[in-house]
Amino acid sequence: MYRAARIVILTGAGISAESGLRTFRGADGLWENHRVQEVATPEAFHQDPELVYRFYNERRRSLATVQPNAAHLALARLEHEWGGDLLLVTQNVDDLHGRAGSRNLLHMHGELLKGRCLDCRAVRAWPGDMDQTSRCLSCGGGPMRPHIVWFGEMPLETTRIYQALDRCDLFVAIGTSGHVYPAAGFVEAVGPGARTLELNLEPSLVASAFQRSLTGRATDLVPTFVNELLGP
Ligand code: BJW
Ligand code: ZN
Repeated sequence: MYRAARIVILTGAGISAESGLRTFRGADGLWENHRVQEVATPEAFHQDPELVYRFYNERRRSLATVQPNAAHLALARLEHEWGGDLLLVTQNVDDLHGRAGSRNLLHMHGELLKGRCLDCRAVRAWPGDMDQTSRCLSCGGGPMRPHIVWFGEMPLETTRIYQALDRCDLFVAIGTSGHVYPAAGFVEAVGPGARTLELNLEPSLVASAFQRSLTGRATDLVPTFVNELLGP
């Protein structure tokens, strides 16, 4: 179906939904009980750090109860068996792509299992709870915050991502609603001649910018797409 040497894949919360992690928007979403501004902005952290620490502590703990699904596993297999370049960019802060075996992976919105020092900005693994007493081991005392990109903050690794988009032959977006920029604009940043494909339970807000948009569950669509790409 596709002949592509360089592939960029963008994933969102929809790829982890069938593992049991809630998406952000819509009924039953993570933000159903929280206003976004209460938990996912630097201002919220400044005003009510306890609430924000608690929100992320709960989500960090929930990672121990979930496993990668068939879609995460298929993307890891694609990376290992694909002859060309493959860059996986995830907006997700869970660790399911890594646990599935993906290695050429960028977490553009940060990672739940990491913390960042507010003084020296060092980023460290942080598997347990975090609160106002949590301290940095790199500079010996700075306060820690979740290593999460909140609204109004700069996403991570954008230079590398835009370079890969410019050079890619195929861009695929999986399970992301197209609400949040800059990720929602990646489809417009691909180089000339690149093919674009969206895989989602329902068309995203930016579906019309893709050459193809397939609707269905990630655990069905992604393994089928990978099988077609890798061939018999
Ligand atoms: C399934 C499925 C199944 C379900 N199978 N699919 C006005 C215009 C344009 C931009 C702005 C604006 N005003 C402000 C901005 C910028 C702002 C922004 O985009 N705001 C919008 C709300 C308008 N963006 C920022 O502030 C970003 N920074 C920035 O822009 O810096 C400047 C800059 C300039 C130029 C270049 C680079 C930078 C930072 C954004 C940070 C986002 N952070 C969050 C929270 C992280 C913390 C946390 O986890 O709590 O990241 S927001 C939240 O949304 C989270 C996600 O990564 C992100 C995207 O959500 P996602 O993944 O799409 O999930 P959902 O729930 O929305 O959708 C799920 C999808 O799955 C749905 O489509 C379902 O159909 C599908 N699905 N089950 C397949 N089984
Ligand atoms: Zn520090």
